[in-house]
Amino acid sequence: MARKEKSLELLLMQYQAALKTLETQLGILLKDFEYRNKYNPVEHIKSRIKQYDSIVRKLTDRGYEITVENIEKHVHDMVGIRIICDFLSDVYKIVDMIESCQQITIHNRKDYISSPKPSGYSSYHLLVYVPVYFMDGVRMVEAEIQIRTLAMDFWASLDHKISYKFQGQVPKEIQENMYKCALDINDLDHKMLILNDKMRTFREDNEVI
Ligand code: 0O2
Repeated sequence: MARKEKSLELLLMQYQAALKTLETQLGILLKDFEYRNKYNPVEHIKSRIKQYDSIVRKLTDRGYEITVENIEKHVHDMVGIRIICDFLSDVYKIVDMIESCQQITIHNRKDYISSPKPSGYSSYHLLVYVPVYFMDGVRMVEAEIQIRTLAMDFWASLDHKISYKFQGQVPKEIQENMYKCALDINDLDHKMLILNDKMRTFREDNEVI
């Protein structure tokens, strides 16, 4: 028993260390991006270590026992970072930026922007490994990076409260309306991108030298 508790503690320490490593590395990449492109594409970043009750729910829903081994093997988002961008095109620029980083190894990706979930959920997910250096050597620790626009984040955050976490069948009418809201959000994202591109061209053409 004491051994198990210690290994959960060790696992959590690894996740905390991976979160710090990833936050630092992403901070460096974003500064570099801003320097090269002369603008900052990120509205804000959120990060967290998954809460114990969410871990239990995820493993139980998938029929796994609550063990340290199962957490490590089946919960891929113990370390979660969410990068919220201004515009749709920024999401893919951030993905390119992360792909270019040798310290971050991408091992799975889900583009729920080009293929949204049936709920309407849109976001770009990367499952990555980051190296964490301990006294006895280096360990590759898994983390999930979600990249989405402000508008997608607005929808997902409210959906999280309205229906996503509900432990039962959500009424069809609510599902359909949430889906319609997701379409509206998608439409707004495209409109804002066009307005931004037009304004940039206008600014370039009318710059006072
Ligand atoms: P929480 O509380 O947000 O952390 P995996 O997690 O990779 O083992 P899965 O389900 O294939 O399994 O992962 P996927 O599809 O990449 O999505 C996982 C996360 O995306 C969820 O984590 C949510 O954060 C988010 N997500 C997915 N679908 C929806 C949706 O319909 N609505 C909202 N609001 N968020 C969604 P968790 O652990 O389920 O929840």
